[in-house]
Amino acid sequence: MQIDKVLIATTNKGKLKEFKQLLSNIGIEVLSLEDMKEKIDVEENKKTFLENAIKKAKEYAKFYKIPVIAEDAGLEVEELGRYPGVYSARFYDIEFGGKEPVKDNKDKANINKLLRLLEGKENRKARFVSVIVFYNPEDFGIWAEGYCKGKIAKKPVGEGGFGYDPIFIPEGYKKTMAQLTSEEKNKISHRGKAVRKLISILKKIITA
Ligand code: ITT
Repeated sequence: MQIDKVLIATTNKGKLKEFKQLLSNIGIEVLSLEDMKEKIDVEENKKTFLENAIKKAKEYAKFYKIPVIAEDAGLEVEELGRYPGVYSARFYDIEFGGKEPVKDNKDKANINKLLRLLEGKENRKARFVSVIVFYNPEDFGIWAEGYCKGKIAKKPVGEGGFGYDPIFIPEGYKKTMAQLTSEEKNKISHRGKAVRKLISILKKIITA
């Protein structure tokens, strides 16, 4: 079977940049939501990363009638019972741990809230999770997941990446994810791992 193009259905510019890098060598045209004339809103209201990713992939694929890759990702912090988890994008705005005012932007408010909740805590273990779903509206869907273990820094450092990267120190490193180059991040990141698994499955399907 043949797949000529795929739509990366994300509204997050940081994620889109990484997906484009990770999918640059697979010989399939990669489109983003900016290439689509009509816009739709897909609500993320499920309890797990997988359910949210499936919902996004299916709704976009059915609307645009092309194959889609969608992701639900987030940060799980051991001390907080795996919060922010599926609420990572809007952690600042949920009741858990008290709401955090947005001064500069949402990413910074999320980081401030997390650092506040971990103040004085010994256990700062955390992991990033990525669940990605490829959905072909005509035939089938497949999914893959990736994890990146690490710990939460005491304060934000670094300008690269996005989201929680300035406070996430990957296992085996002495710097934050935001201090890595994009190549370094892609090699070890939850998203990099999930995308590489998905590509290996897709290659088998495409050549079958
Ligand atoms: P889409 O749903 O449109 O893809 P989103 O930003 O809402 O965009 P998610 O629901 O998957 O995406 O939320 C993921 C949040 O988790 C994201 O906003 C970041 O705050 C955080 N996150 C995910 N991957 C990350 C990464 O690689 N580095 C830092 N933070 C990340």
